[in-house]
Amino acid sequence: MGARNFRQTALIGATVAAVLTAGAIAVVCDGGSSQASSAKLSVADSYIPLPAGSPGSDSMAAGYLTVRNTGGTADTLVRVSSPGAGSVSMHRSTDTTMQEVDSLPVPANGALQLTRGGTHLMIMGWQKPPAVGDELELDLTFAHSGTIAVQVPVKPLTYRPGS
Ligand SMILES: [Cu+2]
Repeated sequence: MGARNFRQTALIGATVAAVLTAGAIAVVCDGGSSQASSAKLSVADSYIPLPAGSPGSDSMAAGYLTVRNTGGTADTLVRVSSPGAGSVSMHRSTDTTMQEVDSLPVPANGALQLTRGGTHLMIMGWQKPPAVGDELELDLTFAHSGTIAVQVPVKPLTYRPGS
């Protein structure tokens, strides 16, 4: 009788272990599917280096920032606007010039980085001349995640993020 009870207990234990394993596999599969994990975006390291010279409302200024995506689905930046500027466009730098682009990809589990010498925003038509210490609201609209508004500080021309 002692031996029989032991075998039953062992069988039940094996069944429980099998169910737990199946559950664990299901969770892993969910994490990898595009439906279960949508894009999760946040914006960091945003700044606008103040254009050289005596800036006026007609100044053209570049804007830099990083869009992080901790979700398992890619997203796309499709539009940038600002209540404080007439136009904000997305530019990609090439060796010799820069090109306006309609959209910029935000990879899954990755980041879209707008940095000096690379992809950047071009801000024109300031409502008031920009000055160091000001903040400009940028409204970033994504294909799937809606619009994220960020207050972007105006920095000296030589500013680097983290300095
Ligand atoms: Cu540009």
